[in-house]
Amino acid sequence: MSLTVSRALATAVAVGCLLPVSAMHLGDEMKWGDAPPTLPKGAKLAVLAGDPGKAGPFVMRLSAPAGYKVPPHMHSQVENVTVIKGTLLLGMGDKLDAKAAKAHASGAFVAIPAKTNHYAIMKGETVVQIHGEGPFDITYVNPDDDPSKKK
Ligand SMILES: [Cu+2]
Repeated sequence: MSLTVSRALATAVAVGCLLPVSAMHLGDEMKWGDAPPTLPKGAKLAVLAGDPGKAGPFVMRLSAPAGYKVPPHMHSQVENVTVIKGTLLLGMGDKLDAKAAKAHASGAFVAIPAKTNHYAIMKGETVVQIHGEGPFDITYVNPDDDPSKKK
């Protein structure tokens, strides 16, 4: 190994150690805030990595109380959901039907294809982690279900 290469490596290692650990999160350090107005009221959201509002990869968590519902909607890109806590009832289609929804317990992972209508109901207090490519958008099947359009 040439001196130049090993010096470059040593520099890279040193810089790596000095980089801030802003992308690493421990449970207690997550910054939770109210979920955006495009989601039904009552949920909290924490961004773990990236910016869901911009192009590029992001990771966020959504925490919602028991009975919280997200009416039928779709996203322009794939929505990857990992259940962290509680149970996510996820149904595919244009109409919210709790009986047709499939239960995903903590630890489960679901990838919802882009532009595919689905809906969610939280059974018990539930936390889900969502990751994908931003910008993360949401289009409701029934425009009246969009909470950001309600007065
Ligand atoms: Cu969704």
